[in-house]
Amino acid sequence: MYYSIKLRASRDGKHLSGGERIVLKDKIEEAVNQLYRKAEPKDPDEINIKIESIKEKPLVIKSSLKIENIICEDYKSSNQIALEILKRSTGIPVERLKELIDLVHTGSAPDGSNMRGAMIVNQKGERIELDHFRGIRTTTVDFLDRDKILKKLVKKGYTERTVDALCLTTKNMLYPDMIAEYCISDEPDYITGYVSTKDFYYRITPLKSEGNPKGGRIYFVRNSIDLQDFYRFLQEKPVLIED
Ligand code: PML
Repeated sequence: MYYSIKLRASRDGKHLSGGERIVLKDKIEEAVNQLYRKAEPKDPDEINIKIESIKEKPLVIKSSLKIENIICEDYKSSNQIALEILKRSTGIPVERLKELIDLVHTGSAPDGSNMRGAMIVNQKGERIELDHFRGIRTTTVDFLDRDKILKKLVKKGYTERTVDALCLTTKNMLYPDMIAEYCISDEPDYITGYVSTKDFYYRITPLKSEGNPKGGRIYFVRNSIDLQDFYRFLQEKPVLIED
C-alpha cells in the first residue's frame, strides 16, 4: 500500500515551504526526512506533517511531459512567447490572456496577495475557481522513483522545483478538459516559470521580473468542464509517474 506524506512549513502563519511524496511504507521515514530537510533552512516556526494511507489504486503513467527549454532576453519577451502558446491552445484573445497573466504577476487573490492555489479559467476567459483566495491545489502525485528523476534533471541543469512542477502539471494534463497551464513562482528570486500543454512543459527563463514576490498558476480548461469532478481528480486521485 502507498502512503501520502505532506509537509507544510510556515512562519507567523505565512506559508514558507511545502511538499508531498507518495511512497511505500518502508520509505516513509526517508521521505519525511527529505521533506523536513527542505523546509528547515527556511526557519519555520510551525511544521505540519500528515501521513495517510492511500486507499484508491494509483494511476501509474509512463512519462511526464517533454521539457522544451526557452531562454529569452527579458521577461517581457518571454511572456510574449507564453501568450502565443496560450492563444494557440486555448483560443482566448490575447488581451484577456494578458490581463490574467498580469494578475498572477501582481497578486491574483481579491486583496492583491498570492492565491494559495491556482486560478481556473475557461475558454471564454472567465475565472471559475470556487474560491478566489484558495484556488485549486494539485496533490496526491509523485514520481515512482523521485530520486532518479531528480538526479537526471539536475544533471541537465534543472532544479528540484522543476521536478515538483513537472510532476504536478503532468497530473493536471491527464484531465481531459484541462488545456494548458501558466506558472511563475512566488519565490522572489526564482524567475524561471513555465507554460504547459498536453504534450510539452515549456520551461521559460525569465518569466517574471527579479525580486517580485508575486506568483501563482492559471489552469486553462474547456467550457464543458465538470468543476466538482476536476477538483476531486486534482486533489484526490493518486497518480504515480514512471519517468
Ligand atoms: C522550472 O524550474 O522548471 C520552473 C519551476 C516553477 C516552480 C514554481 C514554484 O515553485 O512555485
